[in-house]
Formats: sequence, C-alpha cells, structure tokens
Amino acid sequence: MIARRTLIAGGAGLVLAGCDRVIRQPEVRTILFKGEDMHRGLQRALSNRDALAPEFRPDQMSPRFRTNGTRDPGTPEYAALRAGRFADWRLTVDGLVARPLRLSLGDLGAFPQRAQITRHDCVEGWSAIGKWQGPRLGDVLNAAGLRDAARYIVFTCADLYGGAPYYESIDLVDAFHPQTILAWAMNDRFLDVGHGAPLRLRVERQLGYKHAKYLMRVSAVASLDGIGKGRGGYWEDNVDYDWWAGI
Ligand SMILES: Nc1nc2c(c(=O)[nH]1)N[C@H]1C(S)=C(S)[C@@H](COP(=O)(O)O)O[C@H]1N2
Ligand SMILES: [Mo]
Repeated sequence: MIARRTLIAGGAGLVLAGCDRVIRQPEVRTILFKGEDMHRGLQRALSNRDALAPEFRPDQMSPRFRTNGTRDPGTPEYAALRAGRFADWRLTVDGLVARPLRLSLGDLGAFPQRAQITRHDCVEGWSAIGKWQGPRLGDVLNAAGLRDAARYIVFTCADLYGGAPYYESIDLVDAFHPQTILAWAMNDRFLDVGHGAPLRLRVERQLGYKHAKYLMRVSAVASLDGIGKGRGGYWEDNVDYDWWAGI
C-alpha cells in the first residue's frame, strides 16, 4: 500500500524512479512483494497500469450514447427480473472467495460510491462520453475476501450468444483499479435496459467489449482454462479480439 501510494504520487513519468525507490527500501519491499501480492505488485510497478483514464466535465457528455451488442437479453428469466424492476435480481459473487455473496441493488448502493465521466471506446470505431456510478469492484471483492489463488475475475451476463451467456474477464490489476466500478447508474439515472440494466462493469482502461452489461455473476478464478473456450471472453473465444484491450 505504501509502495502503491509512492508510485501514484510519483506520477506517470516517475514510475521507474518510484519503482527503484521501492525496491531499495527493504520494509516496503516486504509489504509490496509479500506472498500473494507479489504478482499484483510486480505488474503494477512494471507497467503503470494504475494510471487513470481521462475524466471529463458534465458539459462534455455525449448528447446521445448509442447502445451496442445486446440491447435486451430477452430471456424469460431476464424479462421476469425486469418486470419486477430488478427487486429480485441478485449479483452472485463467488469462486475463490472466503465469503460468497448475493448482493441486491440496495446492497451495492450501500458501498462507498464512485461517479466518473469517461469516454467509452468501441472497437468498431465509435466513442461516447457518459457518467457512470457504482461501487468499486475492488471494494466488493474485498467484502467477499479473495483467496490467495485468485488471479482473474470472470463476469457472467444475462444475455446469451449462441445459447451461452456473454462473459468477460479481467486480471486483478484492473479489478482493483480505482476507476473499475460496478455501475448501476448512467447519466444520473438507473441504467436502462439498452445499456445493461441493472448492473454493468466499467473498466475504463480497456475497450468497450470488456465492459460486460447485464451482470449476474462475478467469480474469482485461478485460471481462464475451461471457461468458454478458455480465451477469457465471448469475443476473444469467437472472434480474434485480444483479451487485453488496453487503451
Ligand atoms: N452482456 C453484454 N455486454 C456487452 C456487450 C454485449 O453484447 N453483451 N457488448 C459489448 C460492446 S462490444 C460494447 S461497445 C459495449 C456497449 O455498451 P453500450 O450498449 O452501453 O453502448 O458493451 C459491451 N458489453
Ligand atoms: Mo464494442
């Protein structure tokens, strides 16, 4: 934690200097590289993936934010949840966690909230600026207590592609990035169905297809093997999209 603050305070241009400083302080090194944190700490120190995505002013928000991919999951299960205004919807948080959770929208609203105005970039070549609000994914994962073996977070959605749920995954660096949130609000209103009601991922350092809509389940796993075709997401499995879609 100390080391991480040092890196952030150092700013993007000073990451290497910050890294050097970290490595030379034995007590900081112990904290940063202790056991399970080694993987995460090392990646952060080497790649500056803590850098924030640009945030915008309210007057820069796009007057129209198009929808893409699924615009309504349309399954009987989803239709029933939607008819009940998502009162019966729960987000399952499971996998390699100490305390599996089932969270209602009210539960998610009880976490500290983050609001951010960011630009969504779709690989198909369009962008839009919108405001998103929700708890940090990292806070939710901490509430569940990640087990030591966890390496990736897998998101399972309510919409089906060829009979299987849309899914996506990110690593722990992105999962604990401060702008990675589980958004239940867009532009100061509840998410509408087109944009992923009742909950979607915002992972602002990556392209649009990583931002899973219609979230049903968040699972911590040690490996992506055996999930879908093993490449970490619907588009990665079925088209040649990269798993890492950094921008
Ligand atoms: N569950 C689910 N999530 C999804 C998709 C989808 O089809 N299903 N499409 C992705 C793509 S390609 C983009 S660009 C964004 C579109 O988000 P929007 O509809 O809010 O613009 O959602 C992403 N997340
Ligand atoms: Mo996209």
